[in-house]
Amino acid sequence: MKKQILLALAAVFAVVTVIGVSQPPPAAAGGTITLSYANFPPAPTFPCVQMERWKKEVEKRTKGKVKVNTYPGGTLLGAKNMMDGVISGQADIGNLCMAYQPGRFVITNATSLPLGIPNATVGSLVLWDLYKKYQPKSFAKVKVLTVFTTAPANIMSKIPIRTLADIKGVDLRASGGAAQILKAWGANQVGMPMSATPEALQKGVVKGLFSSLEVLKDFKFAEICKYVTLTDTVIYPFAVVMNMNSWNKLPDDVKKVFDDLSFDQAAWTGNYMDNHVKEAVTWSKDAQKVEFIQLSKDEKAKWDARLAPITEKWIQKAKADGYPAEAIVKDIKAFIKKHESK
Ligand code: 3IO
Repeated sequence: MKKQILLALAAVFAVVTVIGVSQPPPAAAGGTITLSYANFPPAPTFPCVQMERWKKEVEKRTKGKVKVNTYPGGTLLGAKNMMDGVISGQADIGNLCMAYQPGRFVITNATSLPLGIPNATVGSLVLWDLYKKYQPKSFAKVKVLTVFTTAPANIMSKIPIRTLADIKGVDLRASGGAAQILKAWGANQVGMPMSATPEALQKGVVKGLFSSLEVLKDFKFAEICKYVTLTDTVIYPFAVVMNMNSWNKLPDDVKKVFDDLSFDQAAWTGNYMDNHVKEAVTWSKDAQKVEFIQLSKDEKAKWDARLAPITEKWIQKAKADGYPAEAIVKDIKAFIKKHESK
């Protein structure tokens, strides 16, 4: 009798165990984890190209366990509500340009001070190092999946700008750190996200813009801006962020895939941007007859002199707001040296 009871208990135990084991883990209901990824500019532009590359890598590295649905062109979240939209869970993942909310991302936006970031590859790795070192509070509510920057900004305009006298009072579009630079040169700086710029140029609200040159091709700005003034000044910093609940729900092996991709994705995007700028410049010269204006040595010295006070002013303000401002600038300079030498 006793033996029969024991056998019955063992049978029940076995059945429960089998059922228990056959249950999928909660995050992988149905076998796949589906994530939404929002982006603000149109699909052919570099923030969306890097998004598609990340999606492909993730789907490959997780062997199809994770599926990423991408939403370019502001179809899920726009340029200015990207961060809050991801925090509130309207999208699992979002790509944002930090320059559109300069006061919100003080530490990481310091990369758009005129400190001499030479290209997008170095810029992206500098931004990653800075993020890792300072772990800014502004990102406490999200998981940062990667960061990257544009190539240095240049002036694209409908009128030729060869001197500081030429730029004085001209309506030019820029955001964040780049906006401060335009103001210092005497332009009438107009702030708006890149996604609003094609219409502003078309309608004549602005006579040009200050950004990285791949937009000449990707937004077809070369068709309307026939002049480029080469300044190679500052970059725009970006971050890809994930909703914290969505992140916490992921199984450990998927979290590892995402973490392993962070640095790689920053380097890939920087490299893509640098090569794509070259292509866009060639196309603009050959197919669009855009004139590229090189400032003379004397003129360049005047433009640079206008920028000299910007970093010091930023340090004073950021220090007053409680940031270790001098250390941040020192670190950015050191990170530039480190990545430039590679
Ligand atoms: C940018 C933003 C969206 C799509 C392509 C882009 N190329 C450079 C930027 C930088 C930027 O955000 C800006 O506003 O100039």
